[in-house]
Amino acid sequence: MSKVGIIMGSNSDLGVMEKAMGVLEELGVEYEATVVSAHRTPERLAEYAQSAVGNGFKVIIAGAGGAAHLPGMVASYTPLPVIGVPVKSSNSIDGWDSVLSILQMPAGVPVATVALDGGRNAGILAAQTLAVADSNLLNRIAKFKEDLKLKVLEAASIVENHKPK
Ligand code: RP5
Repeated sequence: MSKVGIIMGSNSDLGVMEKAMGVLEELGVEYEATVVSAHRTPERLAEYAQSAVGNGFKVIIAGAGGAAHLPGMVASYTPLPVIGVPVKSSNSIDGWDSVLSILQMPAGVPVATVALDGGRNAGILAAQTLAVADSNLLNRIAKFKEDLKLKVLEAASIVENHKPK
């Protein structure tokens, strides 16, 4: 089965990144998660990214906060698609530093950047990437989106039938 690699700059990013894990479990997608710090373990970053294809990963989700160089540096080392999750971390000024560090990559080295603290969308996007070559997974994602629609229709019905107190 195709595998998603999930890395984060610190275990303090786990609250955001576990949302990616959660939705991958819901969708029945295999993943492996660990901590890789761009600035504090640069050799580990290079080793992780350079061996990612050989280790069976098909897409990588990388989350970090502040001067968030992890997703971009991983993307520089691997041909795999990289999804970046900006984290509003303790060392982030207001989240914009994390967003812009991950978003503003030079032409030729893209990182698919999701919203600030957008771990769940990163997981969904990773699953959608794998689903291109997996029709069963594509069907599960279609069902997932159908459920989203049903929830909104349910919310609409609650609002439409609401009587103010
Ligand atoms: C970043 O610095 C990490 O990704 C984390 O978001 C932030 C703070 O790290 P810790 O000081 O909590 O280890 O590199």
